[in-house]
Amino acid sequence: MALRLITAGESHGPGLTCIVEGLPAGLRLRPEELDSDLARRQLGHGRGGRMKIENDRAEVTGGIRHGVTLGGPIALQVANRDYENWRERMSPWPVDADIEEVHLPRPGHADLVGTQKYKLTDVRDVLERASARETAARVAGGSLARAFLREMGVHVVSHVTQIGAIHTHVEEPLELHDFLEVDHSPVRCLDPAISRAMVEEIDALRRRNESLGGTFEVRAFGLVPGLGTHVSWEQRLDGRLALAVASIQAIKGVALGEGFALAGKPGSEAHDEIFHSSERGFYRETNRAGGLEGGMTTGEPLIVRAAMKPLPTLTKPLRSVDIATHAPAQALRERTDSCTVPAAGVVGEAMVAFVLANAYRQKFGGDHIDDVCDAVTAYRERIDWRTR
Ligand code: EPS
Repeated sequence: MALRLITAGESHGPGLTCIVEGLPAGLRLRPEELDSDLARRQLGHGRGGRMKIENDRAEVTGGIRHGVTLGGPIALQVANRDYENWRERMSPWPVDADIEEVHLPRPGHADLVGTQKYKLTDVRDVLERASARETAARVAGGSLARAFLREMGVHVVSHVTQIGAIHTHVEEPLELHDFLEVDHSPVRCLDPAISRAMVEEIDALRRRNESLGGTFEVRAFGLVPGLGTHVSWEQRLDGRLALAVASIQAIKGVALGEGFALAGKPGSEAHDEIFHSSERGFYRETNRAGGLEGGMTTGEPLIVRAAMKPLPTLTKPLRSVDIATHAPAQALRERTDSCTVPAAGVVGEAMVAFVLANAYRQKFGGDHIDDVCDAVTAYRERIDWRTR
């Protein structure tokens, strides 16, 4: 049993589609829970004009009846409202009008290599699919994974830890309740003073026609130990998480637990010692490994960190070359966002939720959600894993 997530659609085309295959029957869903993640992804200081146009909603076109999954593939559609302004340029079928091609690839985007690889003359044929608009479809699908995980007692959250030069200091351990208010921050940062500094940083760089990157963390609480496996490289959960998060547009680094910082520590300060008590069973007092050992969850909170580069569509364009004439030129200038790190955190949650839901599906199987819950309960009893 494996979970699959497929997206289709272009940024300014008619809409985005997400198909999720492999969820059990009997999972109860509410429309608000799909739409609330979509709305959270649209927020964040530093967004551009496009987010004033879109109002993302997931329309279910398959796999759910009367709010309950049927066990088959689930299809979700997210309309692009902006398509109204792009009808001729993005029509799936030929149009009478002359459509001007885009010939100015942006450094840092898929534009140049995409045209080479796919034998295209119009950069728009690449950028429309490469656009991070696609993450709306991932988030729609991720909210199904999140609903499934809720039944497993698992909650996936995120927060922003850096924007441009402004960092926040994370006081460990963070608990689930620490994240209750995170969406109230305009940059989804847990520290109000640092949030304000991040907002100022975005504004200052935007005035200089710059874009900004940053870092965020995704954490998952309530996991059982033993998701993933040490026995096969491609089934290791650390590798799967890294793939899923690194696949988000503009993500250039992924760390698990303390990640790169562990490289400089002596071994005695890099690991999480093991304890046991009759009340708690096995437990740790630190979580430097971020809840992963040997490619498997340990049952401690999962911590995945990601670094996002500054967005490559700049209002102060970089040097490029016209792909038709080969003459030096300035890269394409398009309306864009100046910072999407807060939104990327929500996308990170969706990708991590998907990987974790997949791991539960693979480990516990089951055609109905009750079968899955029974299998998880039996496993928890076998390994004597206490509710945390
Ligand atoms: C994006 C460019 C902008 C972003 C877009 C991603 O779109 P536009 O070119 O229409 O202004 O707003 O992100 C979204 C539309 C979204 O929903 O996140 C890009 O080039 O990747």
